[in-house]
Amino acid sequence: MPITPNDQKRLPRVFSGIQPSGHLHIGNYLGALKQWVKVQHDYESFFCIVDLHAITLPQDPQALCAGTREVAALYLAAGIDPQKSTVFVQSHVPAHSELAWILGCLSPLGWLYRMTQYKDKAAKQQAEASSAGLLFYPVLMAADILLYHTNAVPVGEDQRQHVELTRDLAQRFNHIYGEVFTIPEVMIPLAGARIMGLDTPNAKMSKSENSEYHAVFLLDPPDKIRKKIMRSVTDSGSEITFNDDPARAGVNNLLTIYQAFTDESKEAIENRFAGKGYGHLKKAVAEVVVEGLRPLQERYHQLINENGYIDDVLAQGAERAATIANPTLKLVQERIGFLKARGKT
Ligand code: ATP
Ligand code: LTN
Repeated sequence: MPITPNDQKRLPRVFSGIQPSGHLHIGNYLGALKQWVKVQHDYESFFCIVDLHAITLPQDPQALCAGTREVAALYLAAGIDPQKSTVFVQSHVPAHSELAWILGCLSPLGWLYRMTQYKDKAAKQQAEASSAGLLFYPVLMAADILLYHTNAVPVGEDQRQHVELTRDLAQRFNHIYGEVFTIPEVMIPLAGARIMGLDTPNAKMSKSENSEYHAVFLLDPPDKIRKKIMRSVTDSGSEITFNDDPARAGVNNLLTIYQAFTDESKEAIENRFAGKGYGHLKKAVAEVVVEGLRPLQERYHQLINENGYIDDVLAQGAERAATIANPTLKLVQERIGFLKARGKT
């Protein structure tokens, strides 16, 4: 990346985003949001609501619109400070779509077909029916990251491969057209990077899974949270220890949730539950989740009822994001050899 005098003084940058494709769950919180709240003090931070990504699968228009505001309010309720961090909606900054097209022209199809998330999501659709957008998804994600000269990308484990593709694309562009992009690093939390479904402990918790006992949503009332956790799938054993045995994935998941909410060490947690039964474990997990989410839920209800506040934050965020994204896009267009439109600086 060309270094300007201002850049030399700037803090390193993080960029991350969540799709408004449904209600956020504790996997989104522990894998992504919780780390964002911490890193915003040490990094110049960009947190995006990625609506262009959400439409890679069919979305109901009203739910998408309401969900975009809901996700923004949850970012703030979780502790993202809009005075410190830039919070914005992806489609409000057109440079994201424009750079994605350009990077798409540099992406070999083979790289995209290899993405495991694409394979999983496409397999759930009718053969041939999955959209070109679903395949293109990681290219758009690369554009998001690269527009901001991002140094680190805080995400859950499932996104590691997409960040690697981003690095490959950035290197490819820099090699062909000269240094423009910063090569980003992935940043994965030590605990909570992969929370599994409560009813499917061998598959990751996901927003777009329909079954009622799959995920704890961030806005679930306490009784619902307790009910979901009490009903979670475990096994016929009795030992409460962290483990990577697929047959005991349910217990491991409950312990991981406990660890991520309390920040206690694995040893301390295993000692706490030594000799206890699964029922006791479930009750304890339910309480740390209920208490862990309580302040977030209270702030959410205040914020969402403050008329116009969220939209103001998003408008300021998009304006600020564009001041970084637009010059990057302009430089890319110049390097590629696009003729400048007359009258445009
Ligand atoms: P969808 O089901 O619509 O694909 P999702 O629940 O997988 O959604 P995303 O919007 O794709 O959520 O992910 C947002 C962030 O949350 C990413 O950083 C992702 O890594 C993280 N994340 C998603 N699911 C989990 C999970 N089960 N455990 C930990 N982190 C997760
Ligand atoms: N694909 C990501 C969401 C996402 C993202 C990004 C994350 C879109 N653009 C840029 C980090 C950086 C997901 O979590 N499903």
